[in-house]
Amino acid sequence: MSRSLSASARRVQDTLRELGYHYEVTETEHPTRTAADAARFVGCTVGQIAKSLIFKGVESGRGVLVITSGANRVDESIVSAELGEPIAKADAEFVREQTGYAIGGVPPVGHRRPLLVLIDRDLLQYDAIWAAAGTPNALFRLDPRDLAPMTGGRVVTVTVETRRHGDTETRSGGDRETGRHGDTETVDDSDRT
Ligand code: 5CA
Repeated sequence: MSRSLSASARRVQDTLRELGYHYEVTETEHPTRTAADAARFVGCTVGQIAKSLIFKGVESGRGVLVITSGANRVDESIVSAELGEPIAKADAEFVREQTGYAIGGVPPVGHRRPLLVLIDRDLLQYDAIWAAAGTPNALFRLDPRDLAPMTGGRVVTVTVETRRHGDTETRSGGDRETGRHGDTETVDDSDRT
């Protein structure tokens, strides 16, 4: 599998190794461009897919990577507050210039420029998650607890306060199983943003 990785996926695999992780990048035959595609391919819930969303500080031009659960929608005002300035959504060119990867393949690590990295707290409820690995066909499975040390990112609550009333409390209480129940309702968000 890993022998035939494309150049971008290979770069992510090498970065993971350099950082001391034994995670294995897999390339899929069909693109897994969206969280829903990826979930279907690996057979996990959409919530277990780590989406990489890039934003741009309007004043500084600084890039922000928000790694969020595929089931969630990011509250941009939270991202803006974390960065300390207004933000805008990144266009395809900015994504490539900052990360070195194209949209749909932006990995959590190995970016061209240093990005402010924010990690969705919701990802930590899972035993395992999947993240893009350099191309829309590349993924790797990881323990979400490795995300913060791996990226130097901050774990924050980045999601829009949703329809799931009272869920925030129960979520931090270690109920990993129940955490996935809400996923089906929020699948539509995966293609959005
Ligand atoms: N390979 C999948 C699953 S890991 C993946 O990378 N999903 S993703 O969500 O991390 O990347 C797709 C994201 O790219 C979308 O959620 C969206 O935020 C962003 N995106 C898609 N099209 C554009 C666009 N035209 N401009 C800027 N960002 C875009």
